[in-house]
Amino acid sequence: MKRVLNFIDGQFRPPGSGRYIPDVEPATGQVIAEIADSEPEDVDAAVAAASRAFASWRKTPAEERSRLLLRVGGLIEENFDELARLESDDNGKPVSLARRMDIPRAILNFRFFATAILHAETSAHATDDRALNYTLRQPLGVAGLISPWNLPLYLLSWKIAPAIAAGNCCVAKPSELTPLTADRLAGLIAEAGIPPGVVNIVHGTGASAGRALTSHPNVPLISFTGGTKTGADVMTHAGPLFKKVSLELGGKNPNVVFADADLEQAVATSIPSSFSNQGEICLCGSRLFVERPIYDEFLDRFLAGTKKLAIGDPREASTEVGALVSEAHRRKVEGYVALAKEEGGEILLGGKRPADLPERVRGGYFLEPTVIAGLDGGTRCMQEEIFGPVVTVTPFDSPEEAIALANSTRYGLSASVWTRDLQKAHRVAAAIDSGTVWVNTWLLRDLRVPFGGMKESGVGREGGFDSLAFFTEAKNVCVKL
Ligand code: TXE
Repeated sequence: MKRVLNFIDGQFRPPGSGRYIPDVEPATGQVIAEIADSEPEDVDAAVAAASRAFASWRKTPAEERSRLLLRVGGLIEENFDELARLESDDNGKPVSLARRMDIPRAILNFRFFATAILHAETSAHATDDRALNYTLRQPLGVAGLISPWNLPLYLLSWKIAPAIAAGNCCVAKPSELTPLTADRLAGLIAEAGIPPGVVNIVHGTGASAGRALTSHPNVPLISFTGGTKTGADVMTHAGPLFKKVSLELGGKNPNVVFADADLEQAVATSIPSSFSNQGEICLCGSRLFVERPIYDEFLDRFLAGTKKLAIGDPREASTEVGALVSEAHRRKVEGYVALAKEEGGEILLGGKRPADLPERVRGGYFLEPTVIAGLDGGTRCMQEEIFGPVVTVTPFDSPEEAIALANSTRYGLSASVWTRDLQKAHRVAAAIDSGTVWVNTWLLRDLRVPFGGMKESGVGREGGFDSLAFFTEAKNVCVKL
């Protein structure tokens, strides 16, 4: 049985408690590994190693930090097949998705920030002939990085790369549900020659290892991606210690299709934006709003395309919908499908566990892609993040109504707007309360742009120079002339 140990000070180490948590393969329900069930002592050791390494890492020239990060990116690429398979086995996602999205993006994250630090500029301000001001951007020390189970390596690398590129050291706490690619990354980081202690990875539960990190006095910064409720707990522990915190939380993202949209494009993209990664992407468009004149036509095409999605063994290249990450999560999502019926919704498609699954995955946590109509905007199913292969579909009659519907939840992460009328697109995009608005596309990502959510979808922005700004402190130096 594979044992996932902590990676502290360049060494793989067992948890002080000697206790381990089972790691279950979502597609089969079988235990495939056991991971360190770390406690505060393990986090203390990791923070101490990071603090020791910081003294020299902060002085390492940007050129050298860049070379090392590029080496990590190269090693991820050299181990592409193994990492894609590990990610798929651990999360339940189709291996084709891990190969198309997760692993390429992890490579890109390291490469992007490796080069960004070579081009980052800081400002200077001359105060008439009296003074010269210049801004220093300096690393903070030990960054606490907490990542979720839906895009494990993609989101872990999105935090580690800018944190260490900016000169910090880090202690990362991946989700206990999907530790395997983080474990493999630790080995690649050592192989790349990143000095011991710069990157430390501690495995375990949120309540134990996670909280130990968010409340650690020598961790001045926390970057967290996960659920909104947990985000509040992170703030509760980080607040009294005045930590710098970035939260990327849940979403309930509107996908607004106007009658003048390119219908074929809107349907072709709305199927993956609804069900990719089993709907377990915070950016998925889980609330479809379709202008009434094309509502029936859109729905016919959307349902026909969704019906064709291949649900099956995530290891098969042809599989498009894999297993949900855990039995508990599938129960949570099924609970919402049942609730939808109570709230007056009509299940147009799916809602059940698929029957004829291949032998190997009969015990997996699968759920059919599900489309629900007829729900009122105020229902729980239209308000709460379900985070599964479940979307609602609702007609609207005007741009003003679409905007009001889009903005009618406590979330504000992302949105998609489909229309050929670009004046309307600009107007609607400006009016929707979310951190990202895609027009006639979805999940098209330029890593230089600010990324994050409003309202209960998060605090702060990462991405591009926003990440480098988050992972540094700005200092004004004012020199009298
Ligand atoms: O997130 P959690 P989970 C949403 C989605 C999902 C819900 C819960 O709705 O159903 O969050 O998912 C660690 N202090 N998203 O359980 O619990 C935990 O160990 C410190 C959206 O994955 O928030 C894991 O490493 N850390 C999200 C990480 O936090 C704590 C993607 C996330 O776990 C902790 C995933 C605590 N008190 C889920 N409790 C997105 N925005 O992409 C847990 N953790």
